[in-house]
Amino acid sequence: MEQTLVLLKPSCIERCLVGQVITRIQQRGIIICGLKMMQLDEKILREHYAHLVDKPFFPGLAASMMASPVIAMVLKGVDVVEVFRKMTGVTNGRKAEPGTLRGDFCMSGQANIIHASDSVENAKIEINRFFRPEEVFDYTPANIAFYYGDGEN
Ligand code: FUP
Repeated sequence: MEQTLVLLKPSCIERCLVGQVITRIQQRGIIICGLKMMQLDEKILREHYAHLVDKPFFPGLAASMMASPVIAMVLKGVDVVEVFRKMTGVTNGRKAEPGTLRGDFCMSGQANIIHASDSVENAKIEINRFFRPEEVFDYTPANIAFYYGDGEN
């Protein structure tokens, strides 16, 4: 099954939305197979946001991502990268559809509570960036037959 990398940003931690976001992940039937709290630094953020390093908002973005620890997660499911990006909603919370995490829980384009990998290729790179192999528990829930129909997974 596919895996994706998720970060619950300082805006999620500080606003005490962690439980609600994790509930939505589990309600959907997405499997959590790695989870830890970590303090990000400039080095990892320059890698993670390499496509944004030259933007004028990068220093503010980096500061916002270091304002508190984050919670990093590896999520697993069939087509989970695409499914979870849809659940996340567009970057700017004010434009994100109601029903998405950003559309339901934030009003900002920067303090937008969550990061989710945008492609299968980037998910692999990002999981390796934030997790050591032994920190990812690629288990199958005992009741997997109730998550997916025959042949679906
Ligand atoms: P996303 O994949 O939706 O997280 O969006 P991007 O990779 O384009 O942007 C990563 C982060 O940069 C956003 F979550 C917030 C920040 N950002 C800004 O602060 N201002 C902008 O104009 C665009 C992005």
